[in-house]
Amino acid sequence: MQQALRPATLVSNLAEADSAGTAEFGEGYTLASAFKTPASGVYTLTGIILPLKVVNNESPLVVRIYSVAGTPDATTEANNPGTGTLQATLSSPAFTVDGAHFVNYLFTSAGLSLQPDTWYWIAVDTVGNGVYDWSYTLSSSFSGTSGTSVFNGYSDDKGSGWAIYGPTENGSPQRFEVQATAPSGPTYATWSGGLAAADDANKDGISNLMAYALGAANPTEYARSRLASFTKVSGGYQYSVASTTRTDVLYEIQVSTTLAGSSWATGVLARKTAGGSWTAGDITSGITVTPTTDGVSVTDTNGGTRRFWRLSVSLP
Ligand SMILES: [Ca+2]
Repeated sequence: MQQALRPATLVSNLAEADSAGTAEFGEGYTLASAFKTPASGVYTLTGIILPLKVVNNESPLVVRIYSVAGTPDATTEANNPGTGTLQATLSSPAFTVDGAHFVNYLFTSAGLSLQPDTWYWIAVDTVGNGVYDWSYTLSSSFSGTSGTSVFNGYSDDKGSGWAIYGPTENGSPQRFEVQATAPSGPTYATWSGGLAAADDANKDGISNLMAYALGAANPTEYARSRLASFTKVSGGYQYSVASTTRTDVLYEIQVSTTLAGSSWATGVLARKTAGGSWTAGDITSGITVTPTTDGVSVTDTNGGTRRFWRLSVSLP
């Protein structure tokens, strides 16, 4: 089930005043700013706005997006852009030389999926004789969906070594705006109106979170028809779930031979992280994971001994 996408400003400090200082750079120098995505939902990056003075446009300014494994550390320089994974190179606009005024330039994305609760660096450099001045501000205020978790960084050796600093440490973040479309559909919080995940508001035997995860329209829907199906197929058995489209839910299809509570965690046959796609789990021999239009089918051809299957859902 897809719903209309909503445009969103993920994070921005364009409303803050320019410092009236100069952050001019060219070949050999990389400036970067980091932002963190919201805890749930997968946003789709559409573009990033940078206020620039184009002193010389002989080579284009290039904006690259890196993800890093954890929170940047301004003391140890951990999780700087050089340790990251390149996610996208944005399309640069046409530049007009004007060394006197900042102009908001929009660098567009082909639709990078921004994973939840993840730090991304916006790393900006040029190769050639171009010279650019990227506006910064003396304010540490940011607006937008993801709040104020922002780091800045620079490298004067093309990214081999980095110095990074937090928003309150230096107090002069670069100015930028990250534009993205919000995830389609509700979050569990908006869908449930605050009902506890483990409760069963309509007493149909299906917890509120499970009903949500399976695509129920609201907590009062009688959701039994949405439960997984289990059928015998050629060579084995197939476990299918019709709707697994919630982008803030971790789905796992698990197997156990004993039903013991601790046994399920080691029996993951298929997994879908929040906002991600269905992938193989920890047991792969004899198991085929087949994504369907809105859900998944998992086929087990191992046969033989007694096995129990279940769907596990949680809010990571
Ligand atoms: Ca229920």
